[in-house]
Amino acid sequence: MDEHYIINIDEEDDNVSSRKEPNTFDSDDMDKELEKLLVNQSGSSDRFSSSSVDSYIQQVLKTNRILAIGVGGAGSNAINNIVTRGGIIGATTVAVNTDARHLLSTQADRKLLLGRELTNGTGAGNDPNIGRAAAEENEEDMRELVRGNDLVFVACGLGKGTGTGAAPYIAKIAQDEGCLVVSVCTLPFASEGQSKMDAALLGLDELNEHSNTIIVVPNEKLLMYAPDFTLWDAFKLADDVLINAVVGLTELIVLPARVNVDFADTKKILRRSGPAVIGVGHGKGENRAIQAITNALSNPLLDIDINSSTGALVNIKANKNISMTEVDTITTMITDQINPKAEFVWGCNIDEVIPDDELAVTVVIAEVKSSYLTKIEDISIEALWRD
Ligand SMILES: Nc1nc2c(ncn2[C@@H]2O[C@H](COP(=O)(O)OP(=O)(O)OP(=O)(O)O)[C@@H](O)[C@H]2O)c(=O)[nH]1
Ligand SMILES: [Mg+2]
Repeated sequence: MDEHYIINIDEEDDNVSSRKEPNTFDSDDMDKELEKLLVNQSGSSDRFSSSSVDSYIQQVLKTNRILAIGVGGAGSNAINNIVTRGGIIGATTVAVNTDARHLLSTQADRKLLLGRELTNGTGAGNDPNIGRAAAEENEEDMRELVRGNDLVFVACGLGKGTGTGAAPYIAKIAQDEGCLVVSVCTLPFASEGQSKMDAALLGLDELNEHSNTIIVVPNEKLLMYAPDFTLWDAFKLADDVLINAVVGLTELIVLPARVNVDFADTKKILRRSGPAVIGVGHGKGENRAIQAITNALSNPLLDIDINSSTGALVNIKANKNISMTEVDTITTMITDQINPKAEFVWGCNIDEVIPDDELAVTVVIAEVKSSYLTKIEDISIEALWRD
């Protein structure tokens, strides 16, 4: 793989408060960048030389900025898990919380204590109104943090104060700033009580309103899937959904590909509002293609029906021995299941690091049907937790 295509956002001196990055989609900013670049290039011997063009492409790619923000305790734990597993190439991790102690123990590239005046770092005490007011207190900081990013992930656990109150407000700020927003949230366990579920559903409705795409992981499903797991392991399973979504999508955008899915393709699919599903699957051996796509499409934690989907995107990662038949197997398995008129985009990364007999796919299916995101008044708790 060509190293120089990988976007490294971890620059040491990249100070949030002083950062002013051009917005990829703002043509004025881009024109200024291009002018600057061309002036620089014209001073050199040949502005069409490979090295000049490569450095120009690097500049353009660097402007695809991706932020993964964890809000509240659960959101920050998920970000922490991403960071302790080595982070994500091409995305900056952020943790925001009203709970100072928890924030201190969280690892993220960037952090923000929300609502210091209001709560003095003591958390939102289960009250979404406090969570929201805390986010309002730091609205300008949040704006500065998200500004200039193209894609913002907002991750939280719904049901208590900070995630439920602040995450929708942060998603709204990110959309106001022109970012594409993908939210990933959990719904509480039944044992946490009806009032937490009520609060979570109100938060979900609001979060959905301010997200281009939303992925819902009901914690109760973790119990059905893994009844003997410790609470910690069950939470980790839910966190895996978030991690796969963030890592899978980021890779789609930033890694170089033989058949390229670029950010414009991804944006086209994700811009559709409503629930989406993101699956990641691996396959090994003779039937690696079928195995990988089957795994990607079957996540027991996501309660969805993909027949109605109006857009799907799949990225295949394999060694260069991948055959046309394998590509066809993967793409057909998706197109057979979604709406025949759906927009479908596929791409392929040739990755020499992947062993000869293995293959991986990431699939994004937009506008699926989810029992959590019909009209909230119509949802009963039984309907939410059915198999
Ligand atoms: N998947 C997952 N879910 C979690 C985790 N921690 C908590 N939850 C769930 O997320 C919900 C919200 O919990 P927190 O994120 O701790 O709450 P908060 O947003 O920090 O709110 P306050 O503490 O009231 O400020 C809980 O009701 C649980 O259902 C976690 O580590 N992983
Ligand atoms: Mg908390």
